[in-house]
Amino acid sequence: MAIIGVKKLKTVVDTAVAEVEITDVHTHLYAPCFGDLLLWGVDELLTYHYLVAEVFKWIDMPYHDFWNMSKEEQADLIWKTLFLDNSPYSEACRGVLTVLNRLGLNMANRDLNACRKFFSQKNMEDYVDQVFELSRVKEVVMTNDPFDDDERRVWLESYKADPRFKAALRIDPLLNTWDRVWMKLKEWGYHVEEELNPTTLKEIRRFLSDWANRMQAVYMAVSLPPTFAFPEDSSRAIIIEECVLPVCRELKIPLAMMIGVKKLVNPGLVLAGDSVGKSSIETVEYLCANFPYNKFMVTMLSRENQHELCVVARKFRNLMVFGCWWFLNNPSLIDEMTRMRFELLGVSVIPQHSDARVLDQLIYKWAHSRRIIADVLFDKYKDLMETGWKLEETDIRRDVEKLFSRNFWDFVNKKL
Ligand code: FIX
Ligand code: ZN
Repeated sequence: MAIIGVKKLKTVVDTAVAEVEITDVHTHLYAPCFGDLLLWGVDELLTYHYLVAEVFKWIDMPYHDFWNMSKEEQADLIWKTLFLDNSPYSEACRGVLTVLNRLGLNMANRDLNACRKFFSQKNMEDYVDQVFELSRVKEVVMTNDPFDDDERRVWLESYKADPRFKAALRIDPLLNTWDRVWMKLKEWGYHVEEELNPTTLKEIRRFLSDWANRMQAVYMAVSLPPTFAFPEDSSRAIIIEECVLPVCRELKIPLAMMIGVKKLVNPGLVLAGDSVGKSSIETVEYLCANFPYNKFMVTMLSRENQHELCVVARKFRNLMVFGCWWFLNNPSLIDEMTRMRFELLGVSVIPQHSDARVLDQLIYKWAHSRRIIADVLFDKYKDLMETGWKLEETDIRRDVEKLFSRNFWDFVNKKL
């Protein structure tokens, strides 16, 4: 292929980023066999917890009155408040409109019921195909929680693999509320006590292996508070060291740590009630340094942690930085973080994940992020060209493929 001239650079970068098929490394989506656990459609889009938080900036009704409304009534209220009474230019509002626009719906009349009619004619399986095609997502990684009764039942009774939906074993209850969940493991046939004695630790390892193998989990994952510390005299630290890390090593899969979430600072908002706190980068350093045969995927929720996370990632080949998580998944911060990462880590990063909770969100979360990442990449390649470096289209397509998919799979399969 020919050397690219600077005049053609933007087109080559934009096309490569637009065309790359994405591996979305963290979502809350479910394969079709999980039925109603997979959320989709305009009322689910409008009642996404990001928009619940935003609508309560304007309404004074008691939280429980909102939660007692039907999904459609909640959506009506959010539509009126955030889209009709105010311009919907927040990222979560704009996202809904991007989805409807890409589906070919004309929103000039702002008619929510016309949207509902459009979705009422869809069936889930066909719509999953359409969304994956529209968003050009190749595959997503789910968040799979064996402590969720509805989800566990599907895994045990009716699971049907779909290659587009990979599994991740989510272990928050085990790590963050051991005192409340050890009885469940006992109920499920694992010989555990609350006391973390050798038998209990062995049985926790068996539990983790059983579920990671059942799910064919591509990684284990946990979300952690800003206060997360390791080493620490806590059940969380003991289970991480004695159970999680050994099983991850044995299965050769990463542990994904999502650090910095302050759960339920406003319980009335339920899922929308979580907040953020600056976390300890020393904890990440310690784990990467002291467990060199474990692989760690890390994303941190606080903007203030981003630069130090990039620096630590430069020090450890067993650390992969991923995503602009949650409150960071906004154009201004995606731009800032992506520039910082490309300047400090080059191509060795997973710049984004969607965290989609509603299937249709794949369309907007990736359309918005592709645009921003392409613009940053263009700037970086242009700077590169100014040094006299010659670029071919194959170079750019190779880099883009790594950023949006291959870096993840190479890290999952990396032998330490
Ligand atoms: O812990 C997580 O996986 C978080 O992403 C979620 O708890 C959060 O509600 C979310 O969906 C953020 O985007
Ligand atoms: Zn998530």
